[in-house]
Amino acid sequence: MSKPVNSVFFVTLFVGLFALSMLLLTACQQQQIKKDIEVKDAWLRAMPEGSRSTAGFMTIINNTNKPLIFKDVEVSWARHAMLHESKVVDGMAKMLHLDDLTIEDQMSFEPGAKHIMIMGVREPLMLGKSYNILLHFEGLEPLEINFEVRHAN
Ligand SMILES: [Cu+2]
Repeated sequence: MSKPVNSVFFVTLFVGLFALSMLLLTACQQQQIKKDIEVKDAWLRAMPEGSRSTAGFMTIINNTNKPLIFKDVEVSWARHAMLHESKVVDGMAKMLHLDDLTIEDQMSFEPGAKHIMIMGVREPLMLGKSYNILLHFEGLEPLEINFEVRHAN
C-alpha cells in the first residue's frame, strides 16, 4: 500500500530538485555574464507628457579577452526597441539604425550619439523608477539590466 505513495514522493522530490538546480544554474550563468560584461550608469530619459518614446544610455565594459558582439535589445514594457545612432548628415540631425556592434574594450551610449531607441512605451515611465532591458550578445545568455529614469541635463 505504501509503495505508490513512495514513488510519487520520490518523483516529486526529483522534479523539485531538478527545477532548483536549473534555477541555480541560471543564476550562476547570470553572475558569470555580469562579471564578463559590466554595464555602468544605465539610465532612461524621462519622457515628456504625451510622448510614447524614450532612449536608454549606458557604458558597456568588456572584461573578456574576446571582442563582444552586441546584437540586439529587448523590452517587455514597450512595443519596440532597437540600437540607434544620432548623426548629422548634410546638416540634418538623423537617427540611424545600427546592426551588430563589436565592443573591444568598452562602448558608451549617450545623448546625441549611440542609444537604445524605445518606441511605443505602454505606460508613462516614472522618474526615479527602474525598468529592465535585456541586452543580447552573440553566444551568451541575455543580460538583464535595470535602467533608472532620469532627466537629461
Ligand atoms: Cu533613436
